[in-house]
Amino acid sequence: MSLPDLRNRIESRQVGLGVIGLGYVGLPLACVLVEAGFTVTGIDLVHERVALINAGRSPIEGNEPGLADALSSARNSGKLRASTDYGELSEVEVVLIAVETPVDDRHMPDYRALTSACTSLAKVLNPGMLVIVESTLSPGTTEDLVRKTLEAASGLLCGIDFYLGHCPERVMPGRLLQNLHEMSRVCGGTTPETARTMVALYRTFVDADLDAADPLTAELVKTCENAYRDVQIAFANEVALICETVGGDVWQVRELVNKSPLRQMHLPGAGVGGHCIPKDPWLLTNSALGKGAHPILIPTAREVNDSMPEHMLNLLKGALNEANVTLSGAKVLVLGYAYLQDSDDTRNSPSATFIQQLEPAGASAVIHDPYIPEYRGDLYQRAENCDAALVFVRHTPYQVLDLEILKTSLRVPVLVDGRNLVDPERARRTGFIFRSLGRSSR
Ligand code: SAJ
Repeated sequence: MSLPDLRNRIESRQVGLGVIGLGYVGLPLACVLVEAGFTVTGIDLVHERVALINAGRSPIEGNEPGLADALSSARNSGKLRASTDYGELSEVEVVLIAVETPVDDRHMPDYRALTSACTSLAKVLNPGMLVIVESTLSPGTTEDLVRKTLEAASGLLCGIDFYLGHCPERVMPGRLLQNLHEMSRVCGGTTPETARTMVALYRTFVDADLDAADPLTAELVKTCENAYRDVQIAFANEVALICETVGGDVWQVRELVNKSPLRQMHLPGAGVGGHCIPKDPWLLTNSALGKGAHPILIPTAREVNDSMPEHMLNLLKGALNEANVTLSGAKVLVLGYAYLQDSDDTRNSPSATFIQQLEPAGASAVIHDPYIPEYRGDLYQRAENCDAALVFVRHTPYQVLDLEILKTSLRVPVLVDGRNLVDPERARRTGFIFRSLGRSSR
């Protein structure tokens, strides 16, 4: 089928769609495509997830407004079916790939899931099919890995027998469905005609800009937008560390800096977690490895942000020292285990990093998190027999922390605030030995 024919079939909703990977990117995407009038075949390797989806139940935890309803109506309409069998894609004409693309502990991309998806898809790749990768990719990967794998395993030629593009996802936990409609997207097609056809598909559910480009540009935009955020956060964290040593208050400094035009200083904090920001900067810099560019700023920003849980440990040591309590043998209450405020998502949680650093020091942790089932409950009860409390996540329920009760519950009244949750004067008036990230302890 030609691309103009494909565009006509997209506009008339006759085209069959496939989505490979039914996680926090693929599942909402499949639901939104059904809402837009398409019939969608979802593919996932996890049998339990496929069974849940075919029963109209979402396997995605956390508060995702509208997702459960969108899934059950998609399933009840008979226009969404999930399977573990790639053979179910043999009749579809457009396939979107949304599998994980993590980095390993050496910060190198791990494309096993992507390679496996492409190899399996190639076996059912039909002439005229359009393949779109939504997973975040290191610049150059669409051409160097996806195109080559599909061509080698199918014997078909990209641009002639099948079409290929990259449209990076822009999902945000807590706003998965809303973002799919409201966020602009970059449609990176291997040919301008392919990009135009991608725009036609995304226009069926996206109300924002759809910018046609080539795959490399799309890969660079996505990895850059997250590397940008990581560098901005690292700047805020470095200013926080400077303020602690020179006696400033980074939170007041930030507020006043941002009154200056064109300034948008981000928030310092106890660490940078999640599935995007810690990973995407490495996908960006990896593309330049051995090719002449030597990124310094972006890897250094990662180093600054990754050091923040250890900085929280240092703040704790200083406060315990003032309380004449040794870290070895201490038990501390960690307030917040999710990586993000008001989320239950714990991927790359800075709290987890901090807790791992406690053990070699001979200390232990008790965790509280109102959004995570095994850690919710009465935090004051959890504080009993603890020698300190540390704020790692600015969850909304913590905004009404009762400092008096917390102080009497703790064995030692030490409080370390990594998210500017507590007013320092109020903490000290309550009798805490208090440390606040970004503020002098003097
Ligand atoms: N963080 C800070 N200071 C800040 C902002 C964030 O310390 O000023 C920390 C958070 O506590 C968290 C981590 O960084 O641990 C990541 O926070 P995030 O707000 O960036 O949330 P994410 O990881 O869900 O990022 C996603 C990204 N979206 C995509 O990749 C499609 C990111 O590009 C978005 O900017 C972000 O959502 C968003 O704005 O919600």
